[in-house]
Amino acid sequence: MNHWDQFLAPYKQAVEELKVKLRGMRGQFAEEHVHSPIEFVTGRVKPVASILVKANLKNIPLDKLETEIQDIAGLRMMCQFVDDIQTVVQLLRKRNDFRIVEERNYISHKKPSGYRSYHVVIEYPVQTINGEKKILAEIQIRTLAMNFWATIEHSLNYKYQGQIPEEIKKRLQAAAEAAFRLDEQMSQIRGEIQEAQVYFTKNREAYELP
Ligand code: 0O2
Repeated sequence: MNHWDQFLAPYKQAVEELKVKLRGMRGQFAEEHVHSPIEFVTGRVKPVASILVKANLKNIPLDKLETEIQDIAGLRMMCQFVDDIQTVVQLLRKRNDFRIVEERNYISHKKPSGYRSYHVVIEYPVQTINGEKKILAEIQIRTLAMNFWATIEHSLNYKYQGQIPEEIKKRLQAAAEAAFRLDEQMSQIRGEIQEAQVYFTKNREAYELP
């Protein structure tokens, strides 16, 4: 095993375990036939190249990566509605399989780029054959609209290597506001959407093909 594989092994294990645990929360809502505040969950270990770029940008020495880069293990929880985000955060606060070390609310305090999301940094104990190892992981909680915007902006950032032209930046900021208005409008008609979903779930058999 090379040095990076060894370093990343507990992060990989943590992402796999947390994907199962957080998806399990969604499954429990589904079993109870109630609206799930969680739409879907993804997870990834930050690629070595991105770790090195971030360390370089932030002047983080390589022996401080564990404590200074909080998102080497990254999880994302997507929600239908803005209100669901707080419900999910409260569920995370109640868990006792990890400890929350920091919360960053980029929804009430959006980033200058237009980015919105709620970040929860956790300390997660990974059980290894050499004992327990505590690692940091970042859980990003966002609506589908916030995720749509962030995904597009992220790929443009990659394409322009972090130097998005001013004109496109402005259009992205406007698009972020449009996505936020969409979230607000969806919240307003939430009651009606949920009624339709309950109706559809109850009458699913009638819709299914033989
Ligand atoms: P990747 O490729 O997703 O791993 P900083 O990176 O300095 O802004 P910090 O301290 O690392 O901030 O923490 P922060 O901002 O809470 O979390 C950084 C992560 O949030 C990013 O990871 C992105 O996933 C996401 N993020 C933050 N700002 C933006 C933004 O303007 N646009 C998009 N699309 N995502 C954002 P990485 O390492 O940048 O990237």
